[in-house]
Amino acid sequence: MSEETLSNLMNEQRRFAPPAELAASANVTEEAYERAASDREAFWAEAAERLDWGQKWDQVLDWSNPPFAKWFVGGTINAAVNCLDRHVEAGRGDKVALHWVGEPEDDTRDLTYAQLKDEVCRAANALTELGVQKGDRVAIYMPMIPETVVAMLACARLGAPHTVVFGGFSADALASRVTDCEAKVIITADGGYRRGAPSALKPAVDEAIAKVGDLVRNVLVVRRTGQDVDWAEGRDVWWHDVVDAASAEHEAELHDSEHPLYVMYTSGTTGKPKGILHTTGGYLVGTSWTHWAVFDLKPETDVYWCTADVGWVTGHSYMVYGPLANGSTQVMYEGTPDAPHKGRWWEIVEKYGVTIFYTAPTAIRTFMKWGDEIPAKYDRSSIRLLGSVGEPINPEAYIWYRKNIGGDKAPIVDTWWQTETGQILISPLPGVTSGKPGSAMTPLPGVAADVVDDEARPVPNGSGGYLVLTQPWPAMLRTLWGDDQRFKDTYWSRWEGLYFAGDGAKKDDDGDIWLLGRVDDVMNVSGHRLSTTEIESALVSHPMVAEAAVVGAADEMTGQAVCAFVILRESAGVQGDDLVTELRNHVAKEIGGIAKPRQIMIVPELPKTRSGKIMRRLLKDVAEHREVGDVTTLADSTVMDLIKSKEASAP
Ligand code: 6R9
Repeated sequence: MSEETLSNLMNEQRRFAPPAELAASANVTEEAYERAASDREAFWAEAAERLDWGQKWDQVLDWSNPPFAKWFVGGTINAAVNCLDRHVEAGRGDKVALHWVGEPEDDTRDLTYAQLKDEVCRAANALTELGVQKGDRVAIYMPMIPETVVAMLACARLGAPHTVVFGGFSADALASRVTDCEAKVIITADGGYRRGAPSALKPAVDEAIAKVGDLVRNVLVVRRTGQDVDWAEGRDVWWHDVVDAASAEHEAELHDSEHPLYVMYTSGTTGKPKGILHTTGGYLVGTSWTHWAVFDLKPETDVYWCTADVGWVTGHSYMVYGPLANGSTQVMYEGTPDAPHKGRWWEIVEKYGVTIFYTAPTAIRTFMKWGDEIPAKYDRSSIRLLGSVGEPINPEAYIWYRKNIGGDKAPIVDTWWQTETGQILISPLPGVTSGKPGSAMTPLPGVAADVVDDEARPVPNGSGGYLVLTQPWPAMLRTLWGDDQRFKDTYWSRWEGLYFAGDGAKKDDDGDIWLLGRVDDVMNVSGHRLSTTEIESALVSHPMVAEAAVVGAADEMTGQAVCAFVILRESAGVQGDDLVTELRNHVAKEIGGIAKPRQIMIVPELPKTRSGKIMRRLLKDVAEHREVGDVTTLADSTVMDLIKSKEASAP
């Protein structure tokens, strides 16, 4: 977002006060801010009381060895027991946990808390039979089906950290993640349904295992689509053979509060993805409290739907752990929003009477493009609260969302957080905050955030800088898997004692926070983080490519779009559109479809500084069709003219 757009944004005068009825019965009120500010640890300890613990903690926070935090030290807890058993034991076993909706129409399943618990116990027993022990890592590469949630919770029950790899990622991406965390077992499916057709998953697992050698002992395969799969006898096991046959009795061990719960890989500024490590107690406290507070969840009456894929952190925190720990009834949908028609989501909202709906700005912009008349065909009157996550929501999209989905009455919570933060940190509270379209507003109670300048000084209202977190919070990442040094360097080295989020931000005249996007070389495409370096490496791995530079250019639909500038090897000769198509597909194969560049320009040179750093800022100007900025630090300032003349002659 440019400075100019920003000042336009910040002139935004519209305010949306909480609906009186919601405010009157809100889970969290104004006083929480003061209470939390006066004693942060006592505040989070109270939030922790919402969960079932074995041994109670003797210390809320151990911050004696920063940046390595320990929360609820000495406490023991089991995440799966908190998500399932305790609801069943409290007599809520017949309550629906998941209204699962498959992509093929009429392919639905409702699972109650009691059924989900039994499934998880069976899966935990089956995994134990396969030799999975506490501490072992299990990779999960699945479509959006109930077994995915079951698999995650079975791992959590055993204390075997899971690493969920988004089903849209390639075999290579899966292989690198499996290798990095040394997963012994992969749980997958034959395939899933996407855009009206079965899409295979198992072949990518086979290909990934061929790359990683004999690290992976077993592959547990759910039959979802019924498509043919290659089978490695002795290694591959059908879910329905071993899980269905297993006992539904399983005694859960209580794990240390700091026992690893999962590793989630996310793009960094270098090519190698970072394995974000989340542990059990603090993570569950942070996600369950924020889910209850930010969405004002009333578990008896609400039907909650988070549209995120479980392969992303939002699916972990706000589809699995937070909502289930709170005993929510929720919708889980397998497919794409346009299958088989563009009203599918709203049809689901109408059918299940969804009351709380949480999605990403990129989806909202897509629906805006498709037209107001599509949601208008369905009854959306059940909706009382809307959420947004993944990137800044532009005021236009905010207003459209509120009007066309929220019936001009449902408040919107614009929630800022990251894979690393585990839980929402900056967001309105729906019963307290008067929302401003485009602003994530203020840190939640118990959260300390600020916007600082280069010298770590808090900026005054009306100014911009870098978003930092100044105090630890319960669901914070504990380290990067196997790489404490990179953890320190990436997040804690810029300024002493401050967590650097990598986002630019501005405080408006009221001190409310506006997020401005990443300040590093990480792109945000449709709410998914992609690293420029990772895509560049993929391009350069193609035999015809000599060098590549990738930038994220503003895109109306996806927030940012991948734009690549590529120098060909001399041996490539003159190549046209076919090569561009081939390179786009190559990136999809190396990383996944989401990383496929929108545009690839074949250029004779790249703009570089004397020290050899590519000046992506200038390429971004080209990609966004702007006047090219200052070229004085370029080693060869004529390079930009060459690139621009290429662009002018492009079709
Ligand atoms: C949850 C999630 C994190 C990055 C983050 C920021 C951007 C997320 C946002 C937002 C503005 C919001 N981001 N929510 N920017 N307003 N409400 O998205 O995690 O995939 O790790 O991405 O996404 O740039 O740093 P993750």
